[in-house]
Amino acid sequence: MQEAAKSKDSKIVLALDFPYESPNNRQNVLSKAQKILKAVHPYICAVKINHHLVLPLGTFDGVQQLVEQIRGQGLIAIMDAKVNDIGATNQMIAEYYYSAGFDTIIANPFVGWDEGLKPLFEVSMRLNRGVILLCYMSHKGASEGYGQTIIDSETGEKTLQYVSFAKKALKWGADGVVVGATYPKKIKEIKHILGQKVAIYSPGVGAQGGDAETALKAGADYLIVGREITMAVDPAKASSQLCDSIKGL
Ligand code: 3DU
Repeated sequence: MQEAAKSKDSKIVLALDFPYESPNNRQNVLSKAQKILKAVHPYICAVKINHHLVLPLGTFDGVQQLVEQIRGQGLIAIMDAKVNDIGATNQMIAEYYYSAGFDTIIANPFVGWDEGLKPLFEVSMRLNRGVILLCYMSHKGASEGYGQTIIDSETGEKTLQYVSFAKKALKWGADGVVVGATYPKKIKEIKHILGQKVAIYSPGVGAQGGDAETALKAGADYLIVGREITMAVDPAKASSQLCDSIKGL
């Protein structure tokens, strides 16, 4: 990610998201995605694909074509699978996405380590790919899970769920964490725990009300941006303007 961000001089991760269309129009969705990638690739460093693009396009069909395009443009391909199952299943989910060419996968630490995310980290290490953990999501209801006060199962002490997840990201050797741009104070708090060891990816800029500059100043390393670019009348202009506005931050 560091190399891609440096060579592209951008901290923007494009969330390649589109509104629902009838499955009969899935070729249209693929064409739209290819067109946007062609237009915005000079202004971004990575592309994040979510379930709602995999569903109409298929992993080893349209999505794999997109991943080839993404990697061919010198960008990192992130699969936002929010992996959240038992270890054996998580491992297979990761193996399929890595086989499709993804560089890294997003997982949910709520599932825990033993028989949870451990097999996912193992397969990622073996294949030299990355794992990004959710730490504090960008929506309001995030407080009900990530924001809860908990008793840490290892120390027996009271702490906040997202603080515990940030510490786990360090301990488990994650390559990044997701913290909503809508919560700059939490970005700051989490940055304090992670330092430069684990990168912070912040979604929620624009459509969800988060501010790019505020998130970066609070400590975000990369911004995940979807609708602000994909739904813009001119996606290239929207992404180049955003990229320029955050240069040097
Ligand atoms: O709000 P946007 O259109 O910029 O899209 C944000 C993307 O990031 C979208 O794919 C969403 O599923 C993902 N995401 C969050 O918005 C918040 C999170 O905590 C994690 C992922």
